[in-house]
Amino acid sequence: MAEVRNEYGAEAIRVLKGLEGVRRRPAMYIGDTGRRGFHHLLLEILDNAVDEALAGYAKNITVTLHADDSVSVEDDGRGIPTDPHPELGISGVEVVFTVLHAGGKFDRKAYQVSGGLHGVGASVVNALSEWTEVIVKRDGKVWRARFSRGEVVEPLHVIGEANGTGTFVRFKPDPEIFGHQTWDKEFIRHRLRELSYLVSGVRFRFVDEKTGEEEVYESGGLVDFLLYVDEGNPPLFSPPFYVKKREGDYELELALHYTDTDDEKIISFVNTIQTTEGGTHVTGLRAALTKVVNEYAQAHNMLRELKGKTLSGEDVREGLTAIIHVKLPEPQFEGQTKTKLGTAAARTFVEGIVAREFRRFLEENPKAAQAIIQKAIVAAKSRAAARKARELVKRKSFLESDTLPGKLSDCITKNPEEAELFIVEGDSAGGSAKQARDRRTQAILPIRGKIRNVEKAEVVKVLSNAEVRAIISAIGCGIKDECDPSKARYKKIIIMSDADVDGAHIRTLLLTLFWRFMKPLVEQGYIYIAMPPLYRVQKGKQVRYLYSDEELEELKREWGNNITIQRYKGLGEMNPEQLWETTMNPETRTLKKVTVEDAIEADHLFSILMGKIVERRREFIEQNAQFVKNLDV
Ligand code: 28F
Repeated sequence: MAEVRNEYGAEAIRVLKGLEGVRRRPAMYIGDTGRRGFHHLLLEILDNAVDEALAGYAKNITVTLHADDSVSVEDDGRGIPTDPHPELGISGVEVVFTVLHAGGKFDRKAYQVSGGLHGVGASVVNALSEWTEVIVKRDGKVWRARFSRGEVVEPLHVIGEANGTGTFVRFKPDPEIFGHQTWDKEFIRHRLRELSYLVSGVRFRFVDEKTGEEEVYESGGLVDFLLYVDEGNPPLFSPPFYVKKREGDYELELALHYTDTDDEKIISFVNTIQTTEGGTHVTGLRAALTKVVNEYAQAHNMLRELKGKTLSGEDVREGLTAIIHVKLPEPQFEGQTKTKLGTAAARTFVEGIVAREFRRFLEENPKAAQAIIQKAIVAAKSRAAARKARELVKRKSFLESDTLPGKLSDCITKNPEEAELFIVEGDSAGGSAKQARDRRTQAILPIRGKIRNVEKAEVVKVLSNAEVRAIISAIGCGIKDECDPSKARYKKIIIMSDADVDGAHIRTLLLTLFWRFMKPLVEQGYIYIAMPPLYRVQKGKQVRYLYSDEELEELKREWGNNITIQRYKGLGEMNPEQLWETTMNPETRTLKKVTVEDAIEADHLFSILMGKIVERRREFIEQNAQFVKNLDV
């Protein structure tokens, strides 16, 4: 007597009911229903295509923005199975799109790549989309299924013959859940570029059907990523140290080199998700580097001048840029934004491989070893000197000075929750911002934005010391390891600069300063960019302020002829009332919250703008000048 399967039927029905729960509390599944949650839907579908690439079947992945504001992702993998699922009795396609957490539970052999919130899967995208269309090419046929808000509206059926295989998913996020949001093309480009580095050998294409723009991202892997991040900063040795190793279920890919700067950059990923808060894989990497560099230096008798002292982890990591990507099943995430890897085994896994392989690298590349250790020794000596200077002078360092910078026009409230700091470029704009502001809650700090040529891309040198001191002491939350956002005097720190090349420069500079000296402020969403209007358009008595060229085109069509258009070159052209109304009034302004991605992109731009390779800088500005004025960093 065949075993009765109805318990699976009940199980499937129970789980199918789960999708209504998704619509009732969407934030539980995608974090929020704002811009991040909206884009998370795309990241989920994209991660399923990436899974198929990681499994070794997909080689091309295309993301398309359609004219109706829907988005599609296509891969040329095996195609989602169309035959009835052995346990659930419905097709693999309907399992993936209607069973909650299907991907995780019915795990494919490859790593289940988890979208930022750990792979909630395609079924959540279906539940939160006005409509979803799935087209599968498999077994020589083209199959199609359509869904709406989690429900099947067109069951899976054959619609034609196919050559090749693959999966195509197109969906429109539900305005009932997300309101009317637009796709952030820079954010999508950033993710596709990042994926092209993390999943080498796969070609990622981005198409905007409205404008016809099309970009392709493809790379040779983490070494290309490293060279991209440090574009403009020549490395101390080349080629970089690179290792890719698999041990059981764990896989490590690591590329690192050193540049002639003094900051440490370790960019880390787990299953293609960036771990901005680091974790056990980063701990393992750091431990191995410190151990191996000290062992090599001792063995070659290079530490005499440190009088028996060893090199600290900080000394060894000065000037380091490393990109580490570990893949493991069921990673445990911790931390404020769930982007810190907690899996303990990952530490010993990484430490073991890096110790073995980096030791061999130093032995086989004595010049590189020499450069790394000399740099670490200089760092150790300058740190000792700085410590002595601090102890000697016992003067309040500019971080502890309790006097606020003279140029700060502070706000009246002392409650950080309602206080805002506007960092304004130039004294004239600073002046009108002081007149325009709500002095109860809004503080103004004018700074000069000129970037001076410096021999090394160090933000503190680029922004004159006084500027940096003013910003750091005005915010009051400390820097580097002492940075504690709960001590910040303002809940919003708003960069307000002109919409021209200089404004973009100062914006890049400030974002780099925050990213390198006050990273937790960026990670916890304290930093914003003010969006001053680009145009003031008048027709008779009517006045409109516009923030993009698209809005101008639209208004030109709506208002037809005899209109006057003023293009704002700088904040200083607006009188205080206009500046208040268009850019500072919390009721009417638009602020862009700076994300970690923005900061990393700014850091990259900074290393080009300030990098040693001058022609690269000229080339960059020529290429990007027309964008830089609207650079939305
Ligand atoms: C545009 C988004 O979703 N690609 C996908 C596959 C391939 C398989 C698969 C997906 C049924 C329920 C296990 C094919 N052949 N791109 C995508 N490609 N899902 S999603 O299987 C899902 C099974 O869960 C696949 C053999 N094994 C797996």
